[in-house]
Amino acid sequence: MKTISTMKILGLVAIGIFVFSAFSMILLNVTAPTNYTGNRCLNFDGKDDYARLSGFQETFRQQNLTIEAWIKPKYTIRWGSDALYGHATGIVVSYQVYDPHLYTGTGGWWLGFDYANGPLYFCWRYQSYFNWEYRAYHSNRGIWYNSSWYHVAVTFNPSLSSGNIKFYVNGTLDSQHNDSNTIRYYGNIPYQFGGSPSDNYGGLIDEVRTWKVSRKQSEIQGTLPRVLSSSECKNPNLIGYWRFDEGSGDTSKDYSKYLNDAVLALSPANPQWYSPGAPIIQVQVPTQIRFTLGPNPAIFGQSVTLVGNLTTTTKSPISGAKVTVKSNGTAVATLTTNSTGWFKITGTRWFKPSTITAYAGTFNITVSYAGSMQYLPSSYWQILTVKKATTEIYAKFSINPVAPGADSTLKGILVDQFGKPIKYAKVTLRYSNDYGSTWITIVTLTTSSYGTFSKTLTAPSAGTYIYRMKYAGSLNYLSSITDIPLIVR
Ligand SMILES: [Ca+2]
Ligand SMILES: [Ca+2]
Repeated sequence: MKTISTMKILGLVAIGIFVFSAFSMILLNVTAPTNYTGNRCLNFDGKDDYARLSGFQETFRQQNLTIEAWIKPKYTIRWGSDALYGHATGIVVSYQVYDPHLYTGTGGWWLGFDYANGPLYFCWRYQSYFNWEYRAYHSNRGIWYNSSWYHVAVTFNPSLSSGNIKFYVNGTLDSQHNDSNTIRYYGNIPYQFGGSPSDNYGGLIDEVRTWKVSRKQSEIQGTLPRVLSSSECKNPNLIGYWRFDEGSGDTSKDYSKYLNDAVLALSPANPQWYSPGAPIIQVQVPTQIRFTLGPNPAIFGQSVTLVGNLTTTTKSPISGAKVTVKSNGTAVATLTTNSTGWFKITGTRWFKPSTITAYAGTFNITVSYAGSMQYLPSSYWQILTVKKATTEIYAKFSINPVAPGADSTLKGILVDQFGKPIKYAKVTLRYSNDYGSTWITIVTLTTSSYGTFSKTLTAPSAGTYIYRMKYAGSLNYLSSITDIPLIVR
């Protein structure tokens, strides 16, 4: 019995170690320095700095909320840190209006730190006899080192039977509280970052998200180590999302569909841009390129069209993106995708890199997209085969039959299979008086810029002669031979 019991204990210890290891790995992933390029945040001085949305947004008048932010305090927050900050509280995000002299003029909620005691706290004005009264709940965690970033989240839902308020730190449930008092909203309420005109938070703030739903822990954990994707930004429950990545200027984009950009306060109350931001990664959506080549195989001289599109792997088009066309490893074109993600190039010559001599041959056509902050790179390739064009010589004598000793002019033209003249090509002229058993070379002619050639000959003695014109071909053209008879009598 003793042995079994010991084994049980050992087993539990082993499970404990496994759970602890898995948990450490999650934490490691959260805090790993995986900052994406261009990630910035705002640095609040803790004295008077703040930013706010311009105007007053009804969107935030919700009873069901999740507020998330990454924070890194200026001084370590713990019991007694109010002495360092010079005041008792530091509000990170708020949607409240407070006037202690106007009892009915207060409403909203705020999320901040209790500098005097250390915890994070969430407060809201509720319907009470004295309307300035508020409900306040604190996190269990009471120390926040100024050397660390923390992801903090609070969910609020007064309609639940219990657990109306939940605090999460780095995705772990810190504490939960029961309070079904709803939030009182009154008057024109500003949405603010950093507190104002008092209770200013000191330190870095990044990646603030406000949702009009109480997010589940798994949802908070899932999106905590990264920015939201473009499709996640379209979620109507996401009512505000600020990345603070601008790095200059006095506004910061709201990535939610509500487009309430944050406006930095004027100097000296302006927070400073700071780099790097919270230790999170960029979400890049996987992309795919597909294209067709036609005709393929093509014949030299034919127009070849490459047409394709760039989309996400879930087929959403990516417009205004640059794609590079390479042929046998050499860039031959840069195309921009249109509003539906399509790109196209057409013509007889675009596929031949300058490093290659012939148009006929095989070409490895690759279209690649380098990717962006939002999208992962992708590429696609196909082999284009271009065959040599066939050729034809058309010719005739000006006088045929011709009298012995009289002149007759041989006039001809060299064309490709599409009837297009081939200029500056060599055409060798021979004749035979024994029906092709032996040939005697007369001259090698060069076609004109119109593909034509001519030669005036003095007719030999009576008989039938075969005149042969031969084009030897080239890198792009096949050879051809044309024979025509000349009757001399
Ligand atoms: Ca950021
Ligand atoms: Ca200041």
